[in-house]
Amino acid sequence: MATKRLKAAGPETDTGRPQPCEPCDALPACLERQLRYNLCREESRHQDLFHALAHGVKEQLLDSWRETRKRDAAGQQRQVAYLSLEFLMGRTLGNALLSLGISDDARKALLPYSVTLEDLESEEHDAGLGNGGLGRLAACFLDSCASMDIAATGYGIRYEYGMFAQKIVDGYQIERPDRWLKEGNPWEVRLHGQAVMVPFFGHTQSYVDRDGRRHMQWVGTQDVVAVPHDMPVPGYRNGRINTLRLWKAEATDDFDLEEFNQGDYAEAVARKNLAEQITMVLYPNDASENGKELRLRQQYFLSSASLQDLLRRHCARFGDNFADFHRHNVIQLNDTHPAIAVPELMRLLLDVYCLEWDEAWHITSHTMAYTNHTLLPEALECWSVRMLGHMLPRVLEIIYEINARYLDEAAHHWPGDGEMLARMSIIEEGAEPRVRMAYLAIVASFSVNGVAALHTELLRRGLFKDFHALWPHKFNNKTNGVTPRRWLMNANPRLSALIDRRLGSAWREDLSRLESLNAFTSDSDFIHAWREVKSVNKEALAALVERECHVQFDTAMMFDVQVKRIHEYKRQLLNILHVIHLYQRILSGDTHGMVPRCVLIGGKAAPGYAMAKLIIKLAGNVAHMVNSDPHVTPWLRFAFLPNYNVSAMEVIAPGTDLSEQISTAGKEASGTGNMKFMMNGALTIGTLDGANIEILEAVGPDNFFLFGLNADEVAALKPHYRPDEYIRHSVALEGVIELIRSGHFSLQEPGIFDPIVSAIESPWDQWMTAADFESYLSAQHQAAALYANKDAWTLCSIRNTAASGRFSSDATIARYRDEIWTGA
Ligand code: T68
Repeated sequence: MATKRLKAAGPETDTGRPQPCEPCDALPACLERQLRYNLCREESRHQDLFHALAHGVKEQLLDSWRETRKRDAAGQQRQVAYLSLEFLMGRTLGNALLSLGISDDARKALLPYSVTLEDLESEEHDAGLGNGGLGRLAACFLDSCASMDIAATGYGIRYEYGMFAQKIVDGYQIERPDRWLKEGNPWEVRLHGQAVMVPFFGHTQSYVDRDGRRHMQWVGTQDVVAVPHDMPVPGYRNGRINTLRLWKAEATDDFDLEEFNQGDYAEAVARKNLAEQITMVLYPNDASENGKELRLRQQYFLSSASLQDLLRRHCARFGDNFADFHRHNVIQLNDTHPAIAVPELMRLLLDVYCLEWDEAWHITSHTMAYTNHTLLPEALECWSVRMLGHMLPRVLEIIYEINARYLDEAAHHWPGDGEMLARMSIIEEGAEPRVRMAYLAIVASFSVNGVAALHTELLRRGLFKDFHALWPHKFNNKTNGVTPRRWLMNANPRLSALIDRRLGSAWREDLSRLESLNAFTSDSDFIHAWREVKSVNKEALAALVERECHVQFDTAMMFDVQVKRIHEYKRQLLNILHVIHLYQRILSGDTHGMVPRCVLIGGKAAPGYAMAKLIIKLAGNVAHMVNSDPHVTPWLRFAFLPNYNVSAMEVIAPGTDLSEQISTAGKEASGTGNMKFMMNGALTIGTLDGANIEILEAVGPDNFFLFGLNADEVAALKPHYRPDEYIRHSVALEGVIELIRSGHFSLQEPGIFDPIVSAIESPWDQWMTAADFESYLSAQHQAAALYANKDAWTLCSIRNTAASGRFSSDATIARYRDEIWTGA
């Protein structure tokens, strides 16, 4: 049998770790002991001090962590396994101190070392194990589950290299490897005793058991060891410590003896690398399917290891009785990336635990729940049947069987409609047949959810409409949210303290209480204090921009910010066109109705995405022209921030006045940056897309700058789109395009921006930049007018924070718990 179970679980931590500290008055002694005995240094760099403090804080967690595990292992709660190829955790220290309520203890413990807590916090490498919104959502959800006392485990991959570090050289993006583990990861606990084996390749064969039952087995496999590395996920002051279990791939030690004896020892050892490649690097594509074999290996590796872990835990408690597995467990699939878990759970139940098909299917289809994060067709995953058959032959057989049985059910619904069945088949036929992973996930899941109201509606009406007709009860919406611990309390301590002074601290446990801030909108002291906080936060953001971009931002000016992955649908280009328009107006002496602004754009482009990279280059070149003209800089400054990541956002969101959420309607599933900005009192300029719609509804149209076509209008316009007409009718847009075409921003490299001009002018421009330009301009004009009235702007800022409670991920997770996870 290929799926060997390794020895029973070993001790729960590394051997040789120091004894846990006493409760927190022992933190100073603990710190000293860590430095002296664990890191063996007396004279310490900040990095050593950070490690000592982090180890000390982890010690504080260990007892509660063990108790949480024990309690859950015996408890009645249905346990959640959140399967995700990405967890964009960022830093851990500040969040852990906040959750444990020991930030002040840590500050005191650091006094003898003449270093501040903030100094040490900035020493921590971001755990950048994700691309963008999807990975960060997983991290926010883990935080909320722990804080809401939900027994949830995150299962992911311990990538050796996370999201690449972005350098900008001559305006161009250069990718550099992110060796986030190079100084060690103080938070992780390696648990070799709980390793499992994941099989690849080989072939299948049938056999008959002693009772005459026919079974399949997968033999001749090449196995890879999956070793868990656990990270603690502390709940907010409630004693619960959940686990993020990250799998690392290692080679087995059983070298092929024959090969060894034939003198191919080196070859055999070299094969280790092949196994270990699986968890080497995160794929940096946020919105395109790439079909690479290594990516499929990652997906299967995560899925199989995590399921074996769940089944082992189940057996430890209930023996081989799986009848109630789905009552004790729910598996939430974070997009289709781990959807190969569907046939893998079937395989384990059928081939390893010898269940019959119907029972195995009942369990699987009552355990799996699927979250979709995109409507973009290019992001929908399909795996070549050929590749699957070679790499995972038994898994492919099971996919075919699932498909055959499901198509029988569909045929009852649509008798004789062969076309419909071909359209809905999990297998896409053709010269190179492929498995449609989203269909596989829908067929096997009891719940399918989108991530904002509009997105879910578009799934029901569009992408998945046939499935919705067949199983309407499966479809539900769960609008995203963000954790207020990281994004308000930790990132914005000044605003949090001000809110505490007015509301007390109850809002920290229930973010909907922020609504009470509306009672203070005629209190001039409060308004003044609110503006002061924003101003200090803007100083911190200006310092970041100065350090990273060498551009001076003036806190008296409006801070207008767009940070997110660079993608045409997110329309950073529209933002840049607006900057160029302001630049032209300033040069022509027309500053009527303008307010001085500092525009910031940041984000990474997928390494193979040429147009996104060209947009970065355009931003840099425009910034150079803007910032080097002393006639312009009193009115306008512009910077592109390199290497945007979670830690940067913790400085950016609190210091932003205007949040740019300007995607083409119908393309952004939800967005979550929009929520972080709103929570920190930024006003949004945005389209009717994703969760913007719900933000607008929550805060009201007077506190939001709305513009552009809606999703239905975009869809209706698509076949007749004539950008030339929009350009002809907009003096502003015509002027901007002419300036780019004239080479004004590309004197050194003539013609480099031609593809951008062509894209805007093309009738096939799906992102319809030209169509929304004038409407965007007038929304920007309104924003400027409001900003000129400081008190009016500040009131809107307060109202945005006040209305942000419904975008706490606690509210989102409460709905996952009540509407998806409870039941079965
Ligand atoms: C994002 N998706 C959505 N994908 O774009 C965003 N994709 O609207 C939404 O708010 C967020 O998910 C959370 O729901 C992504 O971030 C990816 O990162 C990704 C990664 C690999 C492959 C495909």
